[in-house]
Amino acid sequence: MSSSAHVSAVDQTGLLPPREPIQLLDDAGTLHEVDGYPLDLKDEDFQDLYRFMVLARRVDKQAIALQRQGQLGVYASLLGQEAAQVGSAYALADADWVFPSYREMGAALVRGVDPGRILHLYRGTWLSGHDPYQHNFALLSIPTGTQTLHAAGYAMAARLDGKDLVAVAYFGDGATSGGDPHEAMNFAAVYDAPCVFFVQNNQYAISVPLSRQTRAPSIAHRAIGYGMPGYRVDGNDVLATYAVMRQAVERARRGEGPSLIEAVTYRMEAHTTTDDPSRYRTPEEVAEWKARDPIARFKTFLAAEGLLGDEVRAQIDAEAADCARRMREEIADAPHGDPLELFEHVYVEPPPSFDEQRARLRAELQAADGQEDGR
Ligand SMILES: Cc1ncc(C[n+]2csc(CCOP(=O)(O)OP(=O)(O)O)c2C)c(N)n1
Repeated sequence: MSSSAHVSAVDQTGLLPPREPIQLLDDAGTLHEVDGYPLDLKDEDFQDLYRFMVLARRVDKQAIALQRQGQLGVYASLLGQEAAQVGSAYALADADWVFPSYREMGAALVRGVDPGRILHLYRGTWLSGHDPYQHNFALLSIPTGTQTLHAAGYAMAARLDGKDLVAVAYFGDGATSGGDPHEAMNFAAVYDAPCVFFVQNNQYAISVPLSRQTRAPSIAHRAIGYGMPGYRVDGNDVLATYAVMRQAVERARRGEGPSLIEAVTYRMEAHTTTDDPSRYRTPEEVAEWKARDPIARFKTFLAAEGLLGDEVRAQIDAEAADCARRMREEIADAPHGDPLELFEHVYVEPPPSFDEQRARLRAELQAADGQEDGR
């Protein structure tokens, strides 16, 4: 493995992030090792990281096309965030748990979740089509930041049960302004919960820029306020994201408590398919980030290492095309579920108001059916 300059990224307190985001692969795709963030990856792992990023990009493109064809109500693109998601999820063990936001298709792929199944949420056919317990990948959270509480709680419970697992919450820079992540991070720190808070700072919360989220020098700087380490990492560098996540996960696994990671990246697409980003960001800014494309950078590195021959590339491309085809088959014209199922899995002992609401919906549905029959 080639390696040029040797840089130290260790700060004085052990909790504050270094001034610059940790980067292992520079923008030109050259590897620079950093003390404290060793890479324990084999050739196959490097190829796998690339494979997952290519799949994520293809799946993302397909989901946008399905929305344009009227098959999905809405979709939240991960374009530009492939390295942040794939690198971080790749550092997890099978027993670990992911608590995602609505933008985590890349992390879902790494966990083995079928991307077509995920899209049922965006089609409105069901809350989600995957079994969270099969992949230790929770349902996507549409409310911003609520999943941080689920992750902290799950991690605390796992610790009490003596289970060897780490829970990871994925959330955005905008979500950090809400109360839930604060409560989750404080609780997790106080109780040494095996939890990692992974923020993808993609610079915007819809149209609101990062400068309106915090006066702190960075999101990672908030960690010291909770008494946990804060890491800042180049989120467009899949190797750095992996290496940093691995440190945080191992620390949690050793029983040393949670960490906060800020992956600095950029959302290249609109916030969702309903958004027009040209109203709040300049073409120059977008072009600047396009030049830092996470897949192109890693591809340059792999090619220089002789890890991306024609056969490997063709295999990955074929898998991506197949993945997109299966997604289309899964979601196109998929029938809607029974709306009354909304009331399942909510309460063990439903309060009377809940039963009343269920009865009201049942009556409305029957009335609507009657109208259709009468036509
Ligand atoms: C509790 C809550 N408040 C408001 C919203 C509306 N909303 C949807 S996405 C979003 C911005 C989130 O930005 P960020 O956390 O940075 O994540 P990103 O979408 O950039 O991945 C908001 C405010 C919501 N979904 N949930």
